[in-house]
Amino acid sequence: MLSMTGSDVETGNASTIEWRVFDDVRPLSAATQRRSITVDPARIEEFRRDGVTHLPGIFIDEVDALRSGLERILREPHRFAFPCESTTDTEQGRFFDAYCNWQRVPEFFAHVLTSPAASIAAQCMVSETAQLFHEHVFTKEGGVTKATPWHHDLPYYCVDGTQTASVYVALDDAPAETAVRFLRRSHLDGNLYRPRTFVDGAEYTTNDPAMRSVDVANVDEASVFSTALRAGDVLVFDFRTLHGTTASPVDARRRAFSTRWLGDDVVYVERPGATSPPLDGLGIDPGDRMRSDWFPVLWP
Ligand SMILES: O=C(O)CCC(=O)C(=O)O
Repeated sequence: MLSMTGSDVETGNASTIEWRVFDDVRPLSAATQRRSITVDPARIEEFRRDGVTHLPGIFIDEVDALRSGLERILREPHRFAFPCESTTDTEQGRFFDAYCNWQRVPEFFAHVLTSPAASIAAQCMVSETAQLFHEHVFTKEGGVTKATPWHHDLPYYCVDGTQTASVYVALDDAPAETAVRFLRRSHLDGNLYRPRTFVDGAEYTTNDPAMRSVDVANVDEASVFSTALRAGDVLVFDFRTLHGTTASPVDARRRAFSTRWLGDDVVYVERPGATSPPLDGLGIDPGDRMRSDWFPVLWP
């Protein structure tokens, strides 16, 4: 278990190293080509209507490399950015996540710069462009009984907009009982829900009066999108879509790799509380697009 201090406790982040390796990532995007996939219009329609869609098996060829990349982080988390341990010493198993490591992990670097993830995101967002925000990995080892708390990603982030997508790749088979679940149409309810830590579901302390609490006790099961996943399946979901898991015991390791994409209408915002990733010194003003020398535009 990595030690956490001060404000790190609130975000679940262990002390971290610099997430940027390159001063300017634009030459990398210019020197590489991304494959594209045509997403079935029915899936795009589902994404826009429900805030989530499932693309079975489309990243089966990416799984081995992404697993190898994740293994590097699991072996030596302190050598990577934003490693977070969300199980305590008295709890079973390990629930680990980390983000902003695509520049440090060669397999993630190749996936971001050459896979069809950018094209999938652009199509689902109905956006001319897809700009990479960051990537995020998750591991629940067998034995974990801790739910991923219901949350949505937008209020954790220093961005705002309606054209957003996470392209979440399952790296193991997972039954519906332990796979991530989504509250259909929650991306359109107009609310911002207070971020919560994965350690115990506690809400971040934020004085943003616009944010409310997720009404966990009254989540409408009939509106929950839930499916078993096979390694190589992709879930695409909006940053505003509420998602989480049950606390059913995880029988076998379940890993996932997700890229986070910004579309045409997404701009930088300052939030009253801590953001995750905690990105300081961006040197831009609220309302500006995220800077493309740090966050590459990878589509078209
Ligand atoms: O895989 C999980 O349990 C959580 C995934 C998640 O919260 C995310 O991708 O934003």
